[in-house]
Parts: sequence; C-alpha cells; structure tokens
Amino acid sequence: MNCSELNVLLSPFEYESLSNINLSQTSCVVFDVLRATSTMTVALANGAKEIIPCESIEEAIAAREADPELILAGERGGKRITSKLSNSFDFDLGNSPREMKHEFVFGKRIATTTTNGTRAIKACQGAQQVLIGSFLNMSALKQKILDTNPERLFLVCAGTAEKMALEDTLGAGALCDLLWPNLEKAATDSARLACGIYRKNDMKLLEAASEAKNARHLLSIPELAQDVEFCMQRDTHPVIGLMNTDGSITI
Ligand code: 3SL
Ligand code: MG
Repeated sequence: MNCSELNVLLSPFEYESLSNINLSQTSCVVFDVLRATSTMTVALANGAKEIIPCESIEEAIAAREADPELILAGERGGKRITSKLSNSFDFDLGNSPREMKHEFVFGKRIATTTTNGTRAIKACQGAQQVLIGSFLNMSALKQKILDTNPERLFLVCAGTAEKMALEDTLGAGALCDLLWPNLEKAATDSARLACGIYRKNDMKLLEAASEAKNARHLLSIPELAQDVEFCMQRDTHPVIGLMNTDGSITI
C-alpha cells in the first residue's frame, strides 16, 4: 500500500477541526460503535435505499417535509425523538440497530440525527472517501481499504459528548489490527494506542466496551440494553455505507 499516514482521531475536538484540512487525498472511516454507525450499517444491510445524516432535529424534519415517504430516525439522550422534543413529528424510529428491520427500512430513505455520530460523519464531508465503520462490517472495511489504497487514512471516533469513547477506540483499534501488516509503518501514535487497547481486550471485547460511559447508559435502559452486545458482534453485516458528494449515504 502507498498510504503515508494511518491516523486515529480520538475525540470530537480533533474531528471538529477537519474542515481546516485538505482531505482530497484522505479516506475517513467513521466509528460510532454505540450506536449510530452500527445502526446505519444494519439499515443499509436490510435494504435502506439511502441515509441522510442530519446534524439537527430541524434538518431531519425539513428532509421529511420535502419527502413525506422518508423515515425519521435518531435519538437524543439515547431515546427516540418525540413530538414534544421536535415541536413537530414523533420520529418513526430511534437509533437502535435492532429497530432497522427489513420490513421497516427496505427501499426507504432515512433521515437520522444523533448526538455524536451524524456530527462526526458530517465533519468528514469533503474527504476523498467517507466510509461508515462498525464491528458489524469490520472485515469488509479492511478489504475496501486494501482495494482503494488511500494516500492517507483517518479513523474518526465519534466519541460521547465532547470526550473520547472507549468503544469507538476499540473499533478503530480493531481496524488498525487488521491493517497492521500493511500499515504499521504509517501509524501515528494514536493509531498505535488504539491498536494496543484493542489487542489488550480482543478476547473480552464486550466486557471492555460495557465499561464505556455510553454503554453503561444504554445498559441502564431496559429496552436498549441489548444494543451493546448487538453492536459488538463482528462481521454480521458485511456492507459499507459510503458518503456521496451531496452528503447522503448509500452502499
Ligand atoms: O452519539 C450518537 O450519535 C449516538 O449513537 C449515541 S446513542 O448510542 O444513540 O445514545
Ligand atoms: Mg457513540
């Protein structure tokens, strides 16, 4: 591979400054393991036609007003957005991968707004390639990167609120681990850190991820608790969402 830099952006502070950087030779893989990018991956695997990541509730509602067939999805505080919060519609779906069932999403366009995941994805807009990452499509991500041979590769961790998130670092580390034979020489210190944390925990990933702040939050909500284990499955949904120039995501 010709890749000159394998970098991991660990926190929102780092990806918020991406707009100041020329990303025309950079591929980004965005990880919001819990849960936005895992949920998008499941929706696409179950036949969703297109996902529109929205930074705000208002942006998602405007997309629905333009296309009444469009599904509204997303969360605030982990929970589905209500009409009280949106001052408009009750959203059709939350941000659980287990909600993205074939019968609800097949052939549909989905506008989604989440706390960190959609924000991280939008921060990468303008990159040569933006891929939707998760444990659910990990081996497919490796193959895609080997096939496209990017000049620079940024693994972007969505984080929780303004801080780094352990589960996203584990996801980025798992991809570093798969790419290590090809990219060790190009790895930055943060890529070495992520790879090391992943390798230290690879035999007890669910246990490690369950200690993360957002995992503990989800585990405390009975109807969302199973999402943590669901999102830590490996290679169950081998499709990759790709951001188009208009910001929409398709496979
Ligand atoms: O921050 C996000 O984008 C969400 O994925 C967080 S949650 O898992 O839905 O609470
Ligand atoms: Mg998250």
